[in-house]
Amino acid sequence: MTVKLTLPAQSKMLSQDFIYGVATASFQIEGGENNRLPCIWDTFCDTAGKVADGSNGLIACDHYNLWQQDIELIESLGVDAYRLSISWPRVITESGELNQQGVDFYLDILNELQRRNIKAFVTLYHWDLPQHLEDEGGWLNRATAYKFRDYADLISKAFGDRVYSYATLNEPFCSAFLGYEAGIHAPGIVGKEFGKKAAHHLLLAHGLAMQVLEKNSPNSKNGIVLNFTPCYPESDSEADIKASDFADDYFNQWYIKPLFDGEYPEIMSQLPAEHHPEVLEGDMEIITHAIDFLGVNFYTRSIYRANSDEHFFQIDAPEPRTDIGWEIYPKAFTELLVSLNEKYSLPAIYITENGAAMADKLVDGAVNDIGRIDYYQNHLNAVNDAIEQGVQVNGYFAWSLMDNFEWAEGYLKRFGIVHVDYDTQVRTIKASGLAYNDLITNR
Ligand code: GCO
Repeated sequence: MTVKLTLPAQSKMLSQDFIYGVATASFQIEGGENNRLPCIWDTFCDTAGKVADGSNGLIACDHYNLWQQDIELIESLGVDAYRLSISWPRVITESGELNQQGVDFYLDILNELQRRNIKAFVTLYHWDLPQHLEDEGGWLNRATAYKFRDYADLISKAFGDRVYSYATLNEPFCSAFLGYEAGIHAPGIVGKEFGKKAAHHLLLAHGLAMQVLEKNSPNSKNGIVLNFTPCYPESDSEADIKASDFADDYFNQWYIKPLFDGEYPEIMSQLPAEHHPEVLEGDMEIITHAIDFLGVNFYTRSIYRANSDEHFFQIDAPEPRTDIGWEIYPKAFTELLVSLNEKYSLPAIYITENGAAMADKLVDGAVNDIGRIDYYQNHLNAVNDAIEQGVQVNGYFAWSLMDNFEWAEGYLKRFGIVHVDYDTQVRTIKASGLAYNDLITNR
C-alpha cells in the first residue's frame, strides 16, 4: 500500500530549490555520553520523577557510534538538507577550549554530508547546556550569554565553510519557560520570576552569537529557530480574546518581537516588577542583529479563556490529537505564517520543525503510519497556503529523522519518519518516510 504526499502542480514547494530536510538534536539521538561533559539534561534525567519512563540520554539512538549509517539513511530519504545540533558539552572543555575529539565527531559528519551533497543546517544550542555552567546559574546568569558567544566563535572557526546554515538557538521559549519557569524541562527551576530573566539572557546570547557568525561564517545563512503555538480564544467574547492575546504575547511574541522591534511586548507593564528581565543599555541593539532567516517550528495551537485570577486559562486540547496530546489543527500554521509576515519585516523562513507523535507499530518489518502521513499532508498544504498568501518560505524540515529521546516523555513518544528499535538500534523507514522520499524525489 502506498500513500502519497502531494502538492498542487504549480506549488513553489515543488521547485528544485525549495529545501526539504529532516531534523534531529544532539541530546535526543547521540548517546556517547562518556565522551562529553555532563549537561543539564543528564542531571534532569537522573532526578527521580522528571522523565516519564525514567530514561536518559546515555545511549539514545547510539548515533555517536552509528552516525555513518544514519547519514546513509538520510541520503536514502532523498532530502536536500540535514538539521542537526551541536552538543556544547562535547566540543568545549570546562576551561573553555575546544575539545578536539568532540569537534572531530562533528567534522566527520559535516564532511560526510558535504561529500553526499546534503546541506548542513547546524543548530548551536538545542537545550544541552553544560552542567558546570548551570552550576553558575545557567541562563539566569548573564555571563552564560557570553560563554555561548565564545563557544559559537570557536566552533564556527573550527567548522570553516562546511555549514550551509547556522541557527544560534532552538526554541528559546522552551529553554526559558519550560526550563526556568514551569520547571518541566531541565534544569527544572520553577517560578514566574525566572522565566523572562532566562529568556533575556538567551536572546542576548543569540545576538552575541550572530555577531561572531557574521564574522567567522559570512557565507552561511545565520539565524534563529523559534517555536510558535498560536493562541486562540475559546469564544468570541472580548474577555476570551483578551486572554488569548495576552497568552500569545507571553508565549510567542515575547521571543520574536525583540528580534525585530527591539522591545518586549507591552504586557510587560502588567507583569510584576520582580518578573521583569534586567535589560542593560545596548542589549536590544545586540538582540536586533539582522538575521538571514527565521526558523519556525510548528506543531499545534492552544485555546484560552478568560480567568479572574490569572491573565488566561488554557483549556484542554480538543480532538483530533496526536499521541502526545497535541491538537491537530493545520489551519493555525497558515494563519501563524501569514500573521508573522504582517507583523514583522521578516527574512526568508525555513520551517525547521513540523511533525507528529504517533503510537506506531512495527508489524512484519513495516510501520504503516498513515496518521502521520495525513498530518504531513495537511501541514504541507498549510505551508503552501501561506506561500500563496505571500509568505516567503524556502524550506521544510520534518521532525524528526528518527524516533528519539522526547525530553520529559523519554522514549515513550515517537516522532520519527524512521522507526528505531531501542533494543537492537535497527532503523526502519516508516510509510511516512517513504512518502516523504516520494514527494521530494518526484518534484
Ligand atoms: C523542539 C524540539 C524537539 C522536540 C519536538 C517534539 O524543538 O520542540 O526541538 O526537540 O522533540 O518539538 O516535541
